[in-house]
Amino acid sequence: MLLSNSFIPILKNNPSEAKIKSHQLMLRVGMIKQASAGIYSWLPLGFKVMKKIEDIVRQEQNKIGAQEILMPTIQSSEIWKESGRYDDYGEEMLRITDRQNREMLYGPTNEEQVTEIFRSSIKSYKSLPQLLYHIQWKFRDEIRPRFGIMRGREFYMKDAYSFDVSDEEAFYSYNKFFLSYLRTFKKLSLTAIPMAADTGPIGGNLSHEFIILADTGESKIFTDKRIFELDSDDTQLEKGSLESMRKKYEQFYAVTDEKFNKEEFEKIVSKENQLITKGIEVGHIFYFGDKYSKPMGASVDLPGGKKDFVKMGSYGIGVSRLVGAIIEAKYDDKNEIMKWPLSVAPYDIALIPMINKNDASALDKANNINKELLKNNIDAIIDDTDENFSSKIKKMNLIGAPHQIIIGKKSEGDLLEFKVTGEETQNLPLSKIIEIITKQKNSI
Ligand code: 5CA
Repeated sequence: MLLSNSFIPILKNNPSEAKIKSHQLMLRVGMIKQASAGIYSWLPLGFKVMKKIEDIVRQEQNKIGAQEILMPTIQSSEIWKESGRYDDYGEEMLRITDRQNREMLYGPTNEEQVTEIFRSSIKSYKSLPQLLYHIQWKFRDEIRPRFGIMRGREFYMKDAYSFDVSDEEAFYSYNKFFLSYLRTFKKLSLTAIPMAADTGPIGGNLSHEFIILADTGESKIFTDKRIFELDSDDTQLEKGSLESMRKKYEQFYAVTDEKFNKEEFEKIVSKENQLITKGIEVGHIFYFGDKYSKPMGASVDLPGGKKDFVKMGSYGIGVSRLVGAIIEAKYDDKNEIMKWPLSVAPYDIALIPMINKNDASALDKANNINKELLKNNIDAIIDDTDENFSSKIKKMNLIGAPHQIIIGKKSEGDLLEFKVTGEETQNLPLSKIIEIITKQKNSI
């Protein structure tokens, strides 16, 4: 892709209204454009990153056997009256009246809608478990939308719902999502820690927030540092393995401020292991039993002929918020260098030809390199503008492709001036560069 043909409206300076680095960078490189308070259009660069995040989220949901559906953004108030949440949800819910004077709403979440779908078709325990998810826009009329897409009013969320015959089976489903979340965030190059959390308007008594550390995060967290050393790499998808994986995490104190108890924290966690800091909530999972299935009459026939209400959980990931969260974790704002993880990078590599007015050879060389890269499924952006060297580098450092080739004096013959963005230059032949990037892509 040629930069001159791209819709990447870059600003010279940080916009003054942006207070945190993700918001600054997203406006600065034209990833988003505000439409109104807390509502944004996604421009090509931002949209590309968000779609890649969405794909990773989707792959990991599919791997645990969850099935994708798509529910509408607009819901009828009827089902919310059935569950009893229509009044409880308060002013965060955007309420709309249609031309027949029917009360509708823009969905802030989908527990009711999915329960309605479930109850109309599933009648027997034999069809359980069911794990359903969708990736859809949500609207919450947040009182203080801020930090760009981090706390938006309209935002993109993956929400999944599990239906099981018993508490035991429901915990099994819960643990599958727990694992899939650890895997998803790892693929995004993030360390997200599961923390015991409050359930708020979703309800229930078992819940974990997945939090990444960031000074600008809105969640205050209290944790035992050792939890950061854990991984879930050897976890299998069967009950016992999942149970011990969750136990492994739960043995360490890790809570958000609603669950914090100073006495308990100081008693359980030794001084040198205590960590009190801030983080960004990128996912949140809930178990709430029959909170919705009971008032909405979602029951199944049991083996002995009896009926019971299904046991449900719900599982959210903030897909649009993750774009900002990755920037918070990866952007070096002092040096103005962004390096996207390759798994979600808008481009795999930036080609930066130093173009002289009377000599197009560097651009020709860039175009030829691009042909080879394309053959190898490597997605490049070429800065074909005639700006000076330092402003080209500045721009590309902000766009954040994780690799760069600078085609100037130091790229002579077969050897090219190659950089892992933000690191030292290496002189390598194109074949080696292709090998390095392909290897990294294959390991995602
Ligand atoms: N129904 C449940 C689980 S599907 C639910 O709605 N959970 S939630 O309220 O915790 O939202 C899930 C995730 O969406 C959060 O972890 C967060 O990452 C993201 N999110 C929530 N509110 C916003 C917002 N205003 N702007 C951006 N992302 C948000």
